[in-house]
Amino acid sequence: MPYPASVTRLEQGFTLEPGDAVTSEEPAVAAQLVSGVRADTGLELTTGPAGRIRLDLDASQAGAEGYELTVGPDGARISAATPEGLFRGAQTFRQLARERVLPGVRISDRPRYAWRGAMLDVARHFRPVADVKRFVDLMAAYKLNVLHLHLTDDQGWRIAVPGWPNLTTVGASTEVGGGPGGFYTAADYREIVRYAQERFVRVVPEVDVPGHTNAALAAHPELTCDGVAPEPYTGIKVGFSALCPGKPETARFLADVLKELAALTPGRHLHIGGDEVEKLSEREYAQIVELAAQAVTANGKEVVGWQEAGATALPPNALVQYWQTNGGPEVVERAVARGAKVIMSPASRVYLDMKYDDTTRIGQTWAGTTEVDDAYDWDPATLIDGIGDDRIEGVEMALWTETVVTMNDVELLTFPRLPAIAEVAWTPQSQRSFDAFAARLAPMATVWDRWGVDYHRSPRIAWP
Ligand code: TNX
Repeated sequence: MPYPASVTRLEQGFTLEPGDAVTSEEPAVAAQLVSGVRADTGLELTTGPAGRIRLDLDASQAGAEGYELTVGPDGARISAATPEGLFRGAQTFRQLARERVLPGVRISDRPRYAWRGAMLDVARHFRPVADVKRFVDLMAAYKLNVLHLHLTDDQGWRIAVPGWPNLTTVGASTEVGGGPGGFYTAADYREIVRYAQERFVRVVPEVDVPGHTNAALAAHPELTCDGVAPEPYTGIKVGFSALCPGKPETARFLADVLKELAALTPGRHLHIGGDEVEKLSEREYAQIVELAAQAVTANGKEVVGWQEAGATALPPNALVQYWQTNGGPEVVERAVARGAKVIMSPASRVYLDMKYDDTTRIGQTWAGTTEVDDAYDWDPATLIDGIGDDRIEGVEMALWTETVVTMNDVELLTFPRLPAIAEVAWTPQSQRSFDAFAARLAPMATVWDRWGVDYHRSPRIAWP
């Protein structure tokens, strides 16, 4: 899971034994396979020469993330054109290894979409580096490859920026409900990037402008039009804050913030937010979004924005993130007509902060309740008329954290919807059905128990 593009049963497999070696010219990927199998089953494999499990680079394999996995009587072989492909294949091997008796099989696999993301809102409630790493591990096990960090919002600013000291001394000191907040130093952020990179997950940082900026305005009142700092905000309303249009400080702020994010981020994309602004005219809104987009481009990066930003003059290679189920398509269609591609994040399917049902102890319901079959049973290519796979960059789930206080809360809302949405993003539509998915999902609970991951025991699944 996610189900591969092609699976062929073979006559005979083999039984894994403790001490079986993983042999590879990519020792880091081999070591990760060993620790993955240990985490899933307790079984101790080793790395070394002439093992029964081989990970081989093979330039003839298709695509950066594609791989082939063959299990026969003599052992298992994963081949891929890149270390990334080997890593994706290793996740499939981990799932087969759950039974110890590996079935004979030939799997030929590659992702449907290049962008398979999860957004974590560390602004409404801060998460320390260790929690973010755990989240990356959970993502990587299901072949997700983009961690979108929502770093700033009304309730907190979570990243240090040189020249703007109050962003962390003041802006980071709040969160929803009045807790202590927190922020990442450059070293913290780099550590997250490094850890994610090792797992072939790239980090896309988001600084949300021009709205969702109360924490920044409270910290640096020169960014407001009247120069007066607003009160810190720890509630959960949206839409009430905005940077001051036309002020030179606003331009300097955007330039400094995006320069720092670009310097810290090896990946191509920076997310500039752009959602839910009620306090600016269309022209004022566009002016600030376009300034932010120019700062992204000036630093050699590419722009991602929430769908509303699609109404502005974004660069032609921009990505717009569709989130609304109502009223959203038009602005996305306009951006696509000018060259943008789309990340599909329909709230009623992939907002992990929506409750599963009325009894879920945390979460919101403004986009409805979202059981695991709702998260699974949709096709990104039929969501918006005229926007098919050639204009879709990928799929991203989003965990907003207004009601999410602990890592346990994160896990409860994320599982089992994460694997469901990972399959939407990876598996060809023709290979997907909820019933087949549900049958493969149920036994995963055993592994989640081993990982110590909390999950929603959905009544739609026949759990063991
Ligand atoms: C909408 S979706 C938001 C967030 C909230 C979320 C809560 C989007 C781009 N903005 O500010 O946290 O709803 O579900």
